[in-house]
Amino acid sequence: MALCCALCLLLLCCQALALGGGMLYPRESASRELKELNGIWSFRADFSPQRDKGFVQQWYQKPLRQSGPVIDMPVPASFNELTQDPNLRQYTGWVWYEKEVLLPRSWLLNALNTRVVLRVGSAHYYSIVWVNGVQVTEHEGGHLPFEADISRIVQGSPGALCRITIALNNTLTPQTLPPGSIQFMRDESNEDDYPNDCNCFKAMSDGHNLPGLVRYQVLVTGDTRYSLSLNLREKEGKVVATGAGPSGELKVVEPKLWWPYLMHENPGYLYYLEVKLSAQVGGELSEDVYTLPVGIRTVHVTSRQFLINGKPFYFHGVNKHEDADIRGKGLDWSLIVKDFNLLQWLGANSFRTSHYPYAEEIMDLCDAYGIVVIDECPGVGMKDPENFGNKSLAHHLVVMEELIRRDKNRPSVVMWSVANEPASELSPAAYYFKTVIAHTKAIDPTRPVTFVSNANYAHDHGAPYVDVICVNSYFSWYHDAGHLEVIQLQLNTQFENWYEAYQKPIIQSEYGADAIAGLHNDPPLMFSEEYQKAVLREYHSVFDKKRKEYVIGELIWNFADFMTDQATSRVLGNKKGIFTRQRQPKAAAFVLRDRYWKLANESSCLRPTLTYYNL
Ligand code: BDP
Repeated sequence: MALCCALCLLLLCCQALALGGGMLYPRESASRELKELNGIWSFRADFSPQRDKGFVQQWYQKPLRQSGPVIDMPVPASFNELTQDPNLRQYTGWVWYEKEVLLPRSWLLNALNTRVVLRVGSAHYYSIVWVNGVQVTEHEGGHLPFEADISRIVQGSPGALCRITIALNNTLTPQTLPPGSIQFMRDESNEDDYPNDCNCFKAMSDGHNLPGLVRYQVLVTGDTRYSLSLNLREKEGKVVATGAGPSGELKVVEPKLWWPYLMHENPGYLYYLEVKLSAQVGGELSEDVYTLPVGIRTVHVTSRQFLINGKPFYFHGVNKHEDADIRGKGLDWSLIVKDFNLLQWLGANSFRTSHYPYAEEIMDLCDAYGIVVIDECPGVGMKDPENFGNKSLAHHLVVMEELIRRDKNRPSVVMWSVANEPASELSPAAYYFKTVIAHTKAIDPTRPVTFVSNANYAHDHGAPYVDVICVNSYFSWYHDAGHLEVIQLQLNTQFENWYEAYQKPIIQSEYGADAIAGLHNDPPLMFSEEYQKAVLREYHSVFDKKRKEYVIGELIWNFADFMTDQATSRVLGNKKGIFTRQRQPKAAAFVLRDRYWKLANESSCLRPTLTYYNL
């Protein structure tokens, strides 16, 4: 984790409608213009012993090239993956990004009441941002957006050139999310020791409402003298409901519901909620328009089922990573489209955003294609008691607020996951998860909440607070390595223990085995493609029994091979992908594809889609 850094910067110009406190995804409209800042940035890592040279010398005061050498760095991408410098690959500390941007003249005329907002989509982990040498914001935490109103700075500057400097620190501590620590490898004695808002819109229809009732709330900051009008449009643009004022209900007659992929012939149906704000500014009428895609659907959890629009939903999907060759983490449209094609090919109806929120552009496609999402925050690696202290807890609550603020309007998101494999058997975990989960539910009462556990069912202090039990297990891999014969017995016991203890539906949230593509062995031996297939088949036979009872899903670990820190168990990263890091299928992908299409076929009437895929 400490190796990752992703930046995605978007500049949003808008009039009138307040953004302070909000975090609307920047969308162009009649009143909003957008300038993407992706591309080549100037970059320097601060290799000084305390990593503080940039602050001592105030590198933000003038162009970065004037305070020392810079290199080109693409945004978005992970800086660690791109150069031939091993020191940069494992660099921890402050790095500096800078871009000079020319702004259109109309943005600089504050007579038009134009607001210029700088938005960072994701920067890992701690960021400080300056514009023309003036600090405009700082933010803790990766993966989630933050923004700053920079109107006064750019509109007060003589020229149209705007210099954006970002100092970014990827250091993780026991109190960050994810937590981490730095080890200095100076031990000469041990030869075995190697380096190692405005809360802007809510549009949803929860289970207590009739489908077709869209409740909304628009928060506006700034002047209170404005009027708001809303149009809910269907795909073709026809208005199906209208509203006025900052909150209310829109009634849609015969609504087209949002259905998951493979559950309906028209999955991912989206309406468009157009919000128009009008206000008199300086004697002139000023208007702002923002259009938000919304879906109408319900989610319910019973002791044995997960219901979407009242129908049982079985998660047959994957865990992913935002990862690929060369770029590392970072938005990549070709990769995104390839991955969605592979998901559809596989017959996957869902994924978990292991182990951090994914880019909003990916989430948009989940909404549009009907791919169901378990939206996970970066609560991964919480293994030590000090990760459960008050400082960590306070930050965790803020991260959940930021995540929900960003993704609350997405129909694809059906459940929040507050952590992955924390040490939930430690006693402070009880208060910790009780608090995080209660906070999450208080902000969003419409979605179930979970965290993913690999603790012993009898000692899991967080499990009493979740709505759905999510369990990871690696039988015959991390336990009883090579013994495929233990899987059925152990998996069966796993499910029965958890269900008996909590009476909640269960998702197998991770299972799998590493396989090096092209490595074959029969009978199956570990790391061969045959072994990966065999592990899957053993697991599937137990899923098939238990899904008739209370098992509501299976998510393979992992969709594709991905890069990790170096370790004896990693072969140029983690090889548990059913696709390689280059997105080519291993033998296991075909096993899973057969299974997922059969599962889809069983639970729906989608012959045309299945015929299309020629199974
Ligand atoms: C699981 C973790 C996941 C790892 C996986 C593995 O949740 O992040 O990548 O193990 O080691 O326990 O393959």
